[in-house]
Amino acid sequence: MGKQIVLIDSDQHFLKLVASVLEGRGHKALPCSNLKEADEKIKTADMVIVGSPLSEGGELPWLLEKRRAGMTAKLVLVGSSANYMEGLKNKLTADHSVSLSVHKPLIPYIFGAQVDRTLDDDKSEAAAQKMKDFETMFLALVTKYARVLPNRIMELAEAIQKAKNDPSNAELTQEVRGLAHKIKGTGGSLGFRKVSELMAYIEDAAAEVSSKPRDEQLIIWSEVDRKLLEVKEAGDSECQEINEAVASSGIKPQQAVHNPAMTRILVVDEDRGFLDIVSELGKQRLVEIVRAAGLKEALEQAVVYPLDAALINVLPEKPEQCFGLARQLRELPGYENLPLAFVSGQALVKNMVEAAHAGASLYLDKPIASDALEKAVQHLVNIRQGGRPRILICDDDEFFCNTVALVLRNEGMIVRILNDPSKILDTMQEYPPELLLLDVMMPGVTGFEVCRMLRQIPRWQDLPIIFLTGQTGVEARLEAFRSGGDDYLPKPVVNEELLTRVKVRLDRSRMLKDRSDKDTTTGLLLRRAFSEQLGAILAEAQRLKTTFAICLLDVDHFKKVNDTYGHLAGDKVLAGLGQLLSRRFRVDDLRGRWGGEEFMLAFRRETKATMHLAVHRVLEEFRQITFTGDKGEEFCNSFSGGIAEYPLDGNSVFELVKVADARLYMAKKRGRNQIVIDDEENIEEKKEGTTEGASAR
Ligand code: GH3
Ligand code: MG
Ligand code: MG
Repeated sequence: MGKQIVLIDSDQHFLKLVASVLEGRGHKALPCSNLKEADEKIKTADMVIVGSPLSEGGELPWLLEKRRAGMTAKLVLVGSSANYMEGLKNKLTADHSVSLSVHKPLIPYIFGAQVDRTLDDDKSEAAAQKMKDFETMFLALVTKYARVLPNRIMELAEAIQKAKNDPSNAELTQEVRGLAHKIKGTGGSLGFRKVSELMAYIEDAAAEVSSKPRDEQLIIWSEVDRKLLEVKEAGDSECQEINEAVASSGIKPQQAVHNPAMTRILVVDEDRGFLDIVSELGKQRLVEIVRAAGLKEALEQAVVYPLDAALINVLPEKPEQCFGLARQLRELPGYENLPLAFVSGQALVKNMVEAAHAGASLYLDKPIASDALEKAVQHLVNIRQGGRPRILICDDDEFFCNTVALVLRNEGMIVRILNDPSKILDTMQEYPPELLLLDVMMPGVTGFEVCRMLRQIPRWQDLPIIFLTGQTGVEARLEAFRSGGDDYLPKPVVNEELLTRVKVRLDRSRMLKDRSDKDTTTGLLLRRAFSEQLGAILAEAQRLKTTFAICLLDVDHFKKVNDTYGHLAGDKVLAGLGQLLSRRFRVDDLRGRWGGEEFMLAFRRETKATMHLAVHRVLEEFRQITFTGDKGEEFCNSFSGGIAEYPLDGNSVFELVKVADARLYMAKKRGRNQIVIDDEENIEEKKEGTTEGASAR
């Protein structure tokens, strides 16, 4: 929600800068260059930002007077320096009620985030820590860029010299254009405002110079030379400002922080030794391990930082608590699909069924061999679906990528950077993104060409692609859409705009995918989408020589439900079973609505005996649910199921479904409310609840 923010400062540049930051974050900025101008405006403001000292002075008594007259707006003081701010402390009273005091020079993006947090009123430690981590990371990036900026400017100066001396060589002016373009984009995004503005001038000049007659070219080049001098000066002063800001912020950019860049796995174990081993392994795999020594700590950690998966040690003396924790984690907002793995010293079959029921994707024996743990971590990361979005940034400018990545990662997105566009297909094969941010000007190939190529490949036809480009002319914009792009973002990127566009595209594409793949009554996959994914499971099992099992379910006497309690009540039963099926089992198990009141499940790497136990427990739960009919009558229901296993019962999806269907028919014939996993002749040998085969994973 945008807020009304009054800005008071005698410095026009400052007003402009802060106003653009605030507008970028969706607020309405009301800049005033003196107190009188602000008099009226503060009456409706949510926040007042005052630069101190104002050239006219007197802002502190003025503010006090306004407070006494009932001004409730939040107050932010921006002092002219750290020293000044220190002195100001004695003059401020509690009655001023200042929410935030900072001092110049400001780093715009960080200031924007601080303002938002002040408006947010989120005073929790978690929010403060998150903000602090973000500031630290951002400052680290800015400081690093401040170090290389002089070299970048030098490179540009050399390129300009070469281009000037060889006016017929179009490649050389192109080089100037490219270099200026990069500094404009990255520098601007990191807060080097003046440098970025000057670069825009040089870039434009380089773009038009070749088309001019020789005498005009000389004029253009001499103007460029003048701007270059200004750039050096601006670069020096902005670098210095930034270094001062960093130094006085008290934040040490190099210190290790919680890195939002990495995949984050929560590991819960009372045994510190085990936590150490996993943490060490995490370092090697670039996975961040969040440690929790107890259940309470685990829940706290899950709330503070977005997790990608959790690995929980099942304590032999209190397994229920551990499974309970898994369920509690899954109930936190955003964690409905959290991939889970359990570790245990004893491979108790009973625990395994419990684990599968609580949603565990993996069950590991302790002690864990390091490669098993490594595989488990990889697996957990891979199956995280529908959670944190995966973004790929393809841009040859490393710094630019890091800046964009930082902003996106701070929002909990998973980001991969690719500087070499020729590797894009391989990268996307291994890391299928949900959205691609694509630079236009890259060595050897343009982003437009990359986009055209991707659109030829069926798999990437619906992938949202956003161009990042400094070329904002009509022609470039048209080309962006003609080549199959969905959107484009001008460089330098305004972080808020970047976030908004990325989120909107992601939401939309997820919504469309859900709409085409999922059934609205049950929330489960439709038959077509289910069949596609089942095909992939079969291919995986064939390749890895593993098993999988499918189960066809059918609600019992459903026609009677419709006839007796009404069609609406019938729908409620379907929705209820759909929800139950989606909350139980592992994230990577498939659940679909096969048609009517028939459902299909598929469990990777499981035998039919294990699947039988898991589905049987759901049947028991389902039977306990009381539904209400159209006239308020209460009733319960049951279902029947038939299970088939690959490759034991068939080698193709068709064969397996046929077998499952025959067994479902058998379950109906034998009185419903049961699950059949074998054919008639050997049925007597197996008793319900048998654990044979359940230990296989
Ligand atoms: P059985 O135990 O042998 O499976 O008996 P049944 O009555 O469940 O089986 P049958 O296939 O005869 O009836 C299925 C009924 O399900 C018929 C159809 O009208 C109803 N049905 C199919 N889709 C929906 C739906 O989306 N909503 C509702 N309310 N009913 C549906
Ligand atoms: Mg039925
Ligand atoms: Mg039926």
